[in-house]
Amino acid sequence: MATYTLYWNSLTSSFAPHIVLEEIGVDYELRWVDFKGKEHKSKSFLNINPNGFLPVLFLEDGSPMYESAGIVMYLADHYPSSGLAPAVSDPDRYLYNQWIFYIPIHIYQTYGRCYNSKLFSTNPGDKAGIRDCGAQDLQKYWKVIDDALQDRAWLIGDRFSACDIYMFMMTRWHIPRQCEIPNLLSVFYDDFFEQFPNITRIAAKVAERPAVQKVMKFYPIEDLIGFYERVAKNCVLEPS
Ligand SMILES: N[C@@H](CCC(=O)N[C@@H](CS)C(=O)NCC(=O)O)C(=O)O
Repeated sequence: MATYTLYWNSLTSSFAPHIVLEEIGVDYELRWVDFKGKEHKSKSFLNINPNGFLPVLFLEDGSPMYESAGIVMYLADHYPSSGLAPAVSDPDRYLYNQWIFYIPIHIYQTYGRCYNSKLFSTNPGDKAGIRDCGAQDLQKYWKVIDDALQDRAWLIGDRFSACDIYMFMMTRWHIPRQCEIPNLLSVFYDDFFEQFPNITRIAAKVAERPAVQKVMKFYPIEDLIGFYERVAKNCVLEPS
């Protein structure tokens, strides 16, 4: 039996923990979870993660752990020789902590406001406002990162870390502009990043890594396009 088992689906943030598992070179198994069949809402899955969300990582002792950024931190800290996380005593650790929290809290959550706005209010009339405010906030939150990267090779300075992997995952939630899905918000297209050259530069470097190349095959763009087609049919219009 493998040391770790990652419950995954191509439409989820299992992507970052998946890359980290590859980067550290540990023994792991993948367990695909069927979203269409609503396996993630089944009683047995809810016993594993009561939120009904992916990813979940089964640890060395069989404990199920959820929260993608928490999983990334756990793995990076448990395998210090991978160099994916500065040690707690390292002067760069504060920056590492800053970004590993900032990205899921501000960036990840804000995409949710844009594609799943109904989850953020009990009043259906609020949907458009939540979505449009989310689109504006995405611009603002990504710019904070891009500005911070002005004079840096990587998020925490001159070394690659798990933060770059997590940020890379968020940059991958974009589809080619040529797809032109009617009514889809602009923020979901890849040309969104033309305004963020520093993020684009780092994402390109992360994409070249062999571990990342291997994992990307599990998360094909076609799946994301299909997802955004469904989102757009539910009328995710351009902000007026
Ligand atoms: N904060 C959680 C969020 C997990 C999450 O929202 N996962 C989504 C996919 S990105 C999910 O499983 N959604 C299933 C659903 O909403 O039914 C994490 O980072 O792991």
